[in-house]
Amino acid sequence: MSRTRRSSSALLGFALMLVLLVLAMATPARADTLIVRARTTPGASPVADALTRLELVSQGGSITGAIPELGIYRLEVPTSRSQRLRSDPAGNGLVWAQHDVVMRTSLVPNDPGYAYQWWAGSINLPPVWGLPEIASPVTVAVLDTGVNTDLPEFTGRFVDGIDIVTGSTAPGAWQDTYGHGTEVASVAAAAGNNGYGIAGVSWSARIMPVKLGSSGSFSSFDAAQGVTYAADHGARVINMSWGAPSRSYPVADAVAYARGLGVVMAAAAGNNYGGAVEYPAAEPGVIAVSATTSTNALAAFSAIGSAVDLAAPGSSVVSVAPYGGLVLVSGTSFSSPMVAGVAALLLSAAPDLTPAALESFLKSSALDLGPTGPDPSFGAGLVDAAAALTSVLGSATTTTTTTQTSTTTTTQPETTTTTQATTTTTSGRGSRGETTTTLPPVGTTTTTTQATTTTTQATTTTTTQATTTTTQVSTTTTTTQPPTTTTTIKRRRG
Ligand SMILES: [Ca+2]
Repeated sequence: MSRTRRSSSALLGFALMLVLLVLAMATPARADTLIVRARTTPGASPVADALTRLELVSQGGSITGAIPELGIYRLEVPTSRSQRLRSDPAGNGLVWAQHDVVMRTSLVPNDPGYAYQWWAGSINLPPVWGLPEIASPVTVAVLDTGVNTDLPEFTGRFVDGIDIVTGSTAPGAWQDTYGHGTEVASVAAAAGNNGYGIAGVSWSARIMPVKLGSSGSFSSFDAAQGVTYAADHGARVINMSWGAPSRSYPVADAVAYARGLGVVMAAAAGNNYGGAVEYPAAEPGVIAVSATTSTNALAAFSAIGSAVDLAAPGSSVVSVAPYGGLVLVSGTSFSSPMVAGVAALLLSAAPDLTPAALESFLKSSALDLGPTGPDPSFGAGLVDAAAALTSVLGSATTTTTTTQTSTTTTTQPETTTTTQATTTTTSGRGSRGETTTTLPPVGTTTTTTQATTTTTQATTTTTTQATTTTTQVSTTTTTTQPPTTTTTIKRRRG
């Protein structure tokens, strides 16, 4: 093409652009964003580009973007025309016509345990992480054996920790020396993408460690006091990964009190192999969570029954060990903090949600498993973080107001001795059947090869190695080990 022809083409193109501008200004109300590809690829020719533009806007709408080299244009067109173009692109001179497809960043957290966190995908967490909507922190109370105060997973996020038994609020008082509480807190709220441990459900939640005891069982009085303390100190979410087969009146009253203050509560359904849902999970106002496996089956150890509200992964869940390192844990104890963590995410996005509305969003967005509709194994289904957040954000303009029930006092029959209520202890579902499997050391760089090869080990339930103590786990995670070696990981049920 000669220089003269090229410049005349440019002039013609410019003139056509002016015509287009006038046409665009006369365009009626926009209704739909559509991306189309013209049948004739204009290439870099300004004339062809201008002619294509003219043709596209001649039937209404405007062009808001173009990739002329590919013949691709972004249009704002009335809905009726959008439908016509999409249903019959060829008949409208197009190769294809498509709505905009939202592309999201694919954040793969760099936490060494993440390679084994099948559960994060299972509850659809990755699309949620990093969204600005979930940035404002919500306080989650972890009523358990305390939380390790020194792990990088929780740095700067502890609020109002307490040892309920002694009443001490000194950090040393609610230090976790048992492990269950740290594991539970990690699942709910371990910092993600910090190169350490795992990626918990909520990376920004404030954590209120409410230590009920230093072993796998607690007094129901202490549990009731813990629930009350958490509610009084601003917890929006309470996690209770413990329970008992019989109802505890003090805990029932405390739960009703917290609910009256607008606290969302999640509890482990129980690990009684198909037995009835335990308390406080079965209490009204508490979200009872059963446990699923990596194949979305019900975990064999999970409690079932009509009291089950939701299901979440609870079998071979990788978590952070009490003194650092990774630990494979199983139990409804770890299903519950997943729901608690998702509840915190939803409250971050919509702080005015009532517990009833939040529970409703969780259930209506859950993945229905088992028989269609609610069932005794999975309740409303497997919790889906992204779907729940989407539904909450989608209704953000609608304020849901639910009448808060005032504190319900549990009536204890006169003929019943007080023995039941006062001696009920809640089991922290202490470890049993501990075996070990291997995972890379926490805090060290995990190569892709390493992750790939050991994923199998993480999901294999029968991987055997000599049983190690917690102390040994802690020792082997020091940086004296080369990054490429593996370390032990405890397996326990909680
Ligand atoms: Ca982490």
